[in-house]
Amino acid sequence: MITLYTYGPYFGLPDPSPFVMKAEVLLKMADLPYEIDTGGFNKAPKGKLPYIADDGAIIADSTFIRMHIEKTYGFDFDAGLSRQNRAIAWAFEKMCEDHLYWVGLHARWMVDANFDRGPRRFFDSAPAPLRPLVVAMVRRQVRRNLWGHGMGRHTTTEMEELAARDIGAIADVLADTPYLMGEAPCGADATVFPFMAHALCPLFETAILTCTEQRPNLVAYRDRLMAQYFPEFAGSGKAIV
Ligand SMILES: N[C@@H](CCC(=O)N[C@@H](CS)C(=O)NCC(=O)O)C(=O)O
Repeated sequence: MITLYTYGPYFGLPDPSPFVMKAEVLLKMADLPYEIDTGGFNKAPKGKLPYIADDGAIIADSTFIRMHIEKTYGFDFDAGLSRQNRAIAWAFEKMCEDHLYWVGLHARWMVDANFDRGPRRFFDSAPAPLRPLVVAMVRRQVRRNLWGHGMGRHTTTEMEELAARDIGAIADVLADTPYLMGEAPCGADATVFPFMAHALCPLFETAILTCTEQRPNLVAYRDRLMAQYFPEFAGSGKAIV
């Protein structure tokens, strides 16, 4: 049995990490049995979630999890796609992970009101006297990461402009099809869907939310794939409790 290491549900979503949601969707797409373990962060080989344990092998990073499933179980996530569409799907996946992600990270961690409603909760279990120090230290690290990536060097307005282009591109490629590349789910849906679910999370007041809400096909896509892959969360993105 595969073990998937996750953070567990937060913010009305299956996981506060779109990468963890991606790994879970990949396992569901490949129809592989798995169990969830929310206690693995301290042993994460790359210091991040997700990772999986599969028959003694530890695979860290959602993309390597995908490759592991492809190689070990012979599952082709992009079956039926032309070479050209496989390439486009890959590019959209990476646009979400390596571009849009950073704008969302900035909005959640650097904007105080969003931070207080969201990520601050990650530290609820830290000892009270130490909590402010830990929070400040981790936020400082996130700021450094944003700077190192380069996204954090832009103004908020510039970041929002970049995110709007990403969202527009996804909406235009999706058009009126049920999945990113057409009538059937492909590997990139495992990434794009979690990013749209996160973009539409009403807990965070962000320009990403506003421009995603303005594209009804993206809202319908989020709803459709949430019902398909996480039926227990369907509808919960609209009203956080
Ligand atoms: N490239 C990784 C990214 C995973 C990632 O960034 N995970 C974040 C949560 S969204 C994380 O665990 N961060 C913890 C940390 O940096 O300390 C993947 O695809 O799995």
